[in-house]
Amino acid sequence: MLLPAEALMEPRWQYQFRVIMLGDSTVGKSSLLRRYTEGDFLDTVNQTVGVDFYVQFVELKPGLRVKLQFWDTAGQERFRSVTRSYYRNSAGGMLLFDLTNRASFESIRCWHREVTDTIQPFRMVFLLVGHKSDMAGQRQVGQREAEKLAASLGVQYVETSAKDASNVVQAFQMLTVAIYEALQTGWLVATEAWDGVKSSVPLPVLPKAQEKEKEKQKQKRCSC
Ligand SMILES: Nc1nc2c(ncn2[C@@H]2O[C@H](COP(=O)(O)OP(=O)(O)OP(=O)(O)O)[C@@H](O)[C@H]2O)c(=O)[nH]1
Ligand SMILES: [Mg+2]
Repeated sequence: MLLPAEALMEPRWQYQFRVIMLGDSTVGKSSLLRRYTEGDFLDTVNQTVGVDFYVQFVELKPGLRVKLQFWDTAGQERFRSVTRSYYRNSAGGMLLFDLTNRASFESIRCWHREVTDTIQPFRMVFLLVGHKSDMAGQRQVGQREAEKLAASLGVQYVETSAKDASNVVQAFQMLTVAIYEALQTGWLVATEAWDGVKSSVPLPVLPKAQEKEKEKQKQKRCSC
């Protein structure tokens, strides 16, 4: 049966945000995205090779529809040169660690620094995610210390499980709202030369103070 043309068209959106999934291999990036976009969970998942792509639409408030484009990156080091090329055009970053794997928690600062250094003078809104919260008995990272790390990076923190679906929608909602607010305040600035954010509505005008801050960021360089 032929579908009406309208059914084949994607929903209208006011904003498009690109979001990148980051964190060590096997922390659960693909599973979290799969739970969010397809509503299911697999015990056995192929490790991501390079980068996979997903899309989801969310309604932030009545009439404000956002298209989320996800880059699901491979955590394995051997793909780093490929995944690094996706950092710059991402507005949001989900920084994942596995609550049952201490080493993946200890990698978070390095992930954060590598991304922020690579995208200078651009910026990214991050969310720190402690994943696999269903495995409470095997936990190696406490909620308090994860919250402390998040505070020191200036980001929000949430604990999720793709297995029991706990906080999955909330996590993506938190990041989407944070990107939207960063645009409203001018902390993130959408330009033609950057694909992190696209808009079909006028974006806030860049205040002078933000232009100065952008210049300052350009001059600063971190060494990882
Ligand atoms: N118990 C539990 N297991 C999970 C959860 N999320 C993912 N897993 C399991 O963890 C393993 C790795 O998950 P992936 O989603 O492939 O991890 P990844 O971060 O995408 O790994 P790379 O693609 O190599 O970077 C799989 O066996 C999943 O079934 C969760 O919330 N709870
Ligand atoms: Mg994966």
